Amino acid sequence: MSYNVRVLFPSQAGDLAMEIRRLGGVPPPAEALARLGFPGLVRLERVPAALARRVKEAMEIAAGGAALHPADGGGGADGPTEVLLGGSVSQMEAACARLRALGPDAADLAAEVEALLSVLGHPPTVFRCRSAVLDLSRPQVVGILNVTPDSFADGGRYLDPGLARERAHAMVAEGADLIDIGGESTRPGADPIPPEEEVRRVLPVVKTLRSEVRVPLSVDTRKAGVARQVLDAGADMINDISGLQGGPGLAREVAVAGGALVLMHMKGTPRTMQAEAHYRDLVGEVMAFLRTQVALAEEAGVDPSAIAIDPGIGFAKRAEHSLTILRRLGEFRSLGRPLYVGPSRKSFIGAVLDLPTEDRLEGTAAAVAAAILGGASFVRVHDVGPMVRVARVAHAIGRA
Ligand code: HH2
Repeated sequence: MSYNVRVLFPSQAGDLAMEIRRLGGVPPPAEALARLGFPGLVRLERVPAALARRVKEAMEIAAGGAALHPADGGGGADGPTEVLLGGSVSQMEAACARLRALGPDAADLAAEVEALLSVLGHPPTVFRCRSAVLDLSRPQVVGILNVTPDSFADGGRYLDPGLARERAHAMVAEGADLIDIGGESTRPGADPIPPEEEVRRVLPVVKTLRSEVRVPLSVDTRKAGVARQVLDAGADMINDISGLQGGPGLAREVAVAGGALVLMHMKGTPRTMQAEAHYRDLVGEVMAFLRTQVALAEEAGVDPSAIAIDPGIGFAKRAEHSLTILRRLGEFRSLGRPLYVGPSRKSFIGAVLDLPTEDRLEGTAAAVAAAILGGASFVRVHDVGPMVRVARVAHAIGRA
């Protein structure tokens, strides 16, 4: 857990240049990169320099390659460093076998690399969602139902429980696999609302829909108290945009109910997040956060096969961050969890097209297709019917 071990799929020359800059400018051995039977590189963080040098030796003996910062390669310093491995899966496995014989620290590191190779080869195939077991061999489309006066795309439209009910039935008819009900807007700059108000908006909708629709019901909330009440009323899943930043209480509620949990990355709160959209290593930082929060959810007792992760498109992300995350989504498969992505009608699409929220259908379609080709298991959307069709075609392309 300590090395934030992850795969990189450097799909652009710039990605590799960036990784090399982080390693102090030393290019990984060209022959190792040229031999990439594995379409990516593996990156390790916070590795003591002496151990990093053993890793490099082990990779070289296996005829692969590894690059470390020049200050750490020579044998002097022993501070934590970063390592980039290049080679085929079998070369990495051979290096791990060698490392296992070199003591407990090297064996722990080898175990993390082996675990990464294993999850990349065996992505999750099912998702437990209370009584339902979702089949992840095809993408799941989550229909958004905001019972708020101020959500950025549908605020005020479904505040009336009767209209919310109608909208949910329409989304199910259009092919939604789940419905995600939100009582508090999380658009940039939004102010929080008290839990009683959130419950007042959401609970009647959950109660009504529970007896009327068969698809799993998710509730978008960051509050443990709200989660308890909606789970008691039959919700199957809690979608926490704070990724448990409010503490493990919410995860405990999910665990007790036997529900599912989405953990999303965000920095700050919806009111402050856009001022915090700064990253030294965007994908690495988001992934390290999600890794820690997944462990917290599991410690609180949530079923590991009922946890999905979400990089948080638009949450403490500028447009270029959201676009980069979508392009590099496949790297998040390193965490071995189903990926959940919410690009629908968001401002990064507006930034590319210079179009308002209501004219972002095609932009959303492009983002949904990219997400599915990057390995997303869940896409959270407003325009269910069109996105069900986009998801099916993108999925078919990915499997062809
Ligand atoms: N985006 C929004 C809300 N909840 N949950 C997850 N897991 N991922 C997301 O990307 C995500 C989310 C924002 O969209 P919306 O619900 O339409 O707007 P608002 O927050 O204004 O209600």
